[in-house]
Amino acid sequence: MNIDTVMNHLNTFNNYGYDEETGGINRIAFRHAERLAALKFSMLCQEAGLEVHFDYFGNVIARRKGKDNTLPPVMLGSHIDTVKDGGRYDGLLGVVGALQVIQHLNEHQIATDHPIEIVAFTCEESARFNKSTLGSKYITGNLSAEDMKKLTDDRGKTLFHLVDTLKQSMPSENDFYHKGDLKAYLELHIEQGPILQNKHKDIGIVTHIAAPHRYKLKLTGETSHSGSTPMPMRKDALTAASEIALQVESIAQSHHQEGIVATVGYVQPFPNMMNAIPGEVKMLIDVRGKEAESREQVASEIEQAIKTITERRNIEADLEDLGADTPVSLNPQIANITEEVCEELDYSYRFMFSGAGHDAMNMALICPASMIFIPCKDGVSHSPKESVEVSEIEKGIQTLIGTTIELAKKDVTV
Ligand code: HGY
Ligand code: MN
Ligand code: MN
Repeated sequence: MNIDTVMNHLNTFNNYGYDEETGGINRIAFRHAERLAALKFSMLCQEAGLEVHFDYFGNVIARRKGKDNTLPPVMLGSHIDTVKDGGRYDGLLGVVGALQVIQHLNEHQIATDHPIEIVAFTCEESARFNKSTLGSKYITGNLSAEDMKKLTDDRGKTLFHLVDTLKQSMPSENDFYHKGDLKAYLELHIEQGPILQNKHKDIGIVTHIAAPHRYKLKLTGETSHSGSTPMPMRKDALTAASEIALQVESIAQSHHQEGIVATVGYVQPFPNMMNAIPGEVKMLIDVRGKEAESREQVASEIEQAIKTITERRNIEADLEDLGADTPVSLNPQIANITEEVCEELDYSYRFMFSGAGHDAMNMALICPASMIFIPCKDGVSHSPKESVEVSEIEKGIQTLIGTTIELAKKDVTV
């Protein structure tokens, strides 16, 4: 593999959406920078001799022929969009890594039995529509036009309006992948947590992916003058929101041992002025777990806490359930192939679960799926401070190449 090509590609793609002031990356789904990056990916795939197309949703999928094209492809990929002011590797590492696998096979004239497809998903991040992994939900038939009409961004644009006006391709049944259409799906990604670094491991072999249950909460009190409204007469939506946020934290901490995390990452008070008591607050709550049962136990405790706090404070609460994804187990046979590759390459590794959500969650519903993690510095992600070592990128992609070559042999079953 050619690490210089990989680093050049990462730098090229990260020109799209780069913020000079913060050093962060803004490739928000369907915005200009992200669509340019998708186009660039399609051009690089064409240069690598692949058959490339955009699907109706805006994912880019490229295919390398195998010796026997009646066999189901092995798919590699990740997402090309980022969160607001995000990092340089979340998603993009897997997209550039998949492209490098193809370039490696081309450079070494390696013909695989199974065809290989690589994909750059869009809209994996929930940054724009508060729902994640939409591109892979679309290709697995889990995101209908009706679903798209119900998702709106902060400018009131529906996902359907965007997809249908961008018209990157006409809606087609061929966009969808059903059980049996793929041999396997494999995704290289940064860990986005501190475990690999702390345990001094090169590679993470992912066995499970935790999944979120998310809520939108609107609190309504009474906006009034900050100077002339006596404390006992206030209906302050922001102090209610603050008590709720602390309760969310405390409930999740009491379930920490079960792998539960919960976060209030978005709070929007109104009118948000020094001399007015906030009469309204919108907030988003993200609850995650690797088992649905314990996660749902925590979710119901949080729902109860919201009810208790708002009743005591005489604040109106409008709680919208944004949906719960299913935590998934990934394919053990592929994990074992990756383990053998790590042994051959003498890379240290550990089996682990992913706290972050990924497109692999949806792909696992229709085919054997697996993920390969590399460490990121101090586990920081979704931040301009996201950073990885070149040597770690090299090991991650070598592992991806080795696992793919094995997977693409027709006598290898998973
Ligand atoms: O939110 C997540 O887990 C990921 O960044 N989509
Ligand atoms: Mn992310
Ligand atoms: Mn990601």
